[in-house]
Amino acid sequence: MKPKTIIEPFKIKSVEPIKFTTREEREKLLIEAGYNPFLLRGDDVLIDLLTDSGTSAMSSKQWAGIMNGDEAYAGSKSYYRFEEAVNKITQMEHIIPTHQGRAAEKILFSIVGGEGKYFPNNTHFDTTRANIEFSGAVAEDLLTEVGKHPEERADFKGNMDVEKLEKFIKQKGVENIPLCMITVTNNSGGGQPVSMQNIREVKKVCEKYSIPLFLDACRFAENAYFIKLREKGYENKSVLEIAQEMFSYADGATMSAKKDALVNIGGFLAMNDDELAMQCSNLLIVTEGFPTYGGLAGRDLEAVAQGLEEVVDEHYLEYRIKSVEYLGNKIVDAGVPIIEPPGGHAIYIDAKRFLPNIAPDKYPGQAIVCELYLEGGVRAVEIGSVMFGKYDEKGKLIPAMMELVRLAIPRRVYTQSHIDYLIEIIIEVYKNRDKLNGYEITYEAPMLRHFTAKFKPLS
Ligand code: P71
Repeated sequence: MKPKTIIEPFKIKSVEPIKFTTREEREKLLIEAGYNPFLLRGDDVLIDLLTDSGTSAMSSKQWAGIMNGDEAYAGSKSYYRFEEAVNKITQMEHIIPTHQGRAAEKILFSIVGGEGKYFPNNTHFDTTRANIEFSGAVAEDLLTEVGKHPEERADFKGNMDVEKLEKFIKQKGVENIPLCMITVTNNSGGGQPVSMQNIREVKKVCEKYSIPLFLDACRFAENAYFIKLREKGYENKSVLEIAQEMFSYADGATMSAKKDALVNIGGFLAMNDDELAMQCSNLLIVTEGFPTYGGLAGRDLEAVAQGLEEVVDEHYLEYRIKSVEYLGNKIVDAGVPIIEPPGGHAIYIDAKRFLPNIAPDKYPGQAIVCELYLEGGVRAVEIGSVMFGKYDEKGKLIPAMMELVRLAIPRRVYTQSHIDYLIEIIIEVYKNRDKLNGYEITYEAPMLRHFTAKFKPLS
């Protein structure tokens, strides 16, 4: 018999206490933070779901790797271990370490970007978009239609619309599209996976026009596991084989190792093109460091290498994907509206349906985020009009497309009982939703306002 209970596939060797606070204390702390959980001290948070990036718990073998790190400036042994581990998965010619994902993006788009250039993606993550736009180029999202409907269930809502891609290439001109990207899983669209068939079809179009295909690979293992679960023909393949096939269609990749390499810092750029790799390495030397450490310490490279071996373990991925799904399904059963189906690294609450009486200009997502903290010391992030809202010439808010609250689950950090606690808190907030009020912004920075904005509750 296969037991129904999925257990954490690890024992705990080192623990970090979490701090309990009372509701009265949290009310005071939230006022001091201007009702913006970004401005809380991490220590005042009981369950921190701000991000799954850089928040993983490392294994004993990763910590052992930290002690084994070779800090030679050039040609460090740890670099070669790192290169081998990345190569095993990506099978790419050139592996360039960077200190995190956006550093890889910055280098890549400084070289291939610029005025008049266009970069299609299923959905660009914020930092990718920012690096493309900073270079003067245009970032275009070509997500499949079903991916834009939170309440619709489909297996691969992260897919790119292949027809739109071909149209886009014809419209903008092949010579103006230095590369095409696919983000696996699609973070901005709810952590939804991309199918192998879609990657293959995108590759076919790219090949027809000789456009290189790059993967934004930070959650490649979660994507590969979804393919194993959901796509015909992959049920008996290993996650490593599936990942290798995903990368086999790509000419290059950027990766933030802070996600699926299970580390607290790190990233890389990988590619097959010799000339482009040479240019990237040269820029790396100016901005990050020598090509055998790229802004990291030797010990960090060891931890990435070990993490990449551990992340394709199917017991780990089963626990990972099932615990996010468990959280999603339990709150859906209680009526809480989320992006369906649950994603790989996070649950996205649909604040528009959760609080239909609070208009986007009164920030319903922020209301939920604040109440989650007050009710249970849980920190989540608004991904809606606080993050993406813009103003028209008259100063009126142009709301974001969706009003979401992201609950991102750090890897290997929380157990089933933490998740059960979380479910209880979310359902309690949902039951009391009629008592929630909207918010107004009392301070905002001219750019990326969500990080530092201050709010006032409306009564
Ligand atoms: C996430 C993050 C981390 C983050 C970044 C910026 C603002 C808030 C939080 C980072 C990603 C990502 C994808 C698909 C590239 C990066 C950048 N995500 N691509 O979701 O999800 O990586 O942070 O290592 O520079 O919380 P980097």
